[in-house]
Amino acid sequence: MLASTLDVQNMTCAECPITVKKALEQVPGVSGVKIDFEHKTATVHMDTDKAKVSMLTKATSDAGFPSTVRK
Ligand SMILES: [Cu+2]
Repeated sequence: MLASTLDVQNMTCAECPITVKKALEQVPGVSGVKIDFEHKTATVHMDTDKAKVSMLTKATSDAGFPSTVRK
């Protein structure tokens, strides 16, 4: 299990975190998503046997919210 934090772009209103959360939860292997709207981040708990970080960034980008992994 890995917790990975993404910096998420384009979250401008209260609805946006809901969309981002749903997009991330659809990635296989993701077991938990916590969005921090104030800091524009998403913390994702994932099973690294199934989910890759690249799949997370793709999922948010496909939903209209490009993201990058916070190092
Ligand atoms: Cu919005």
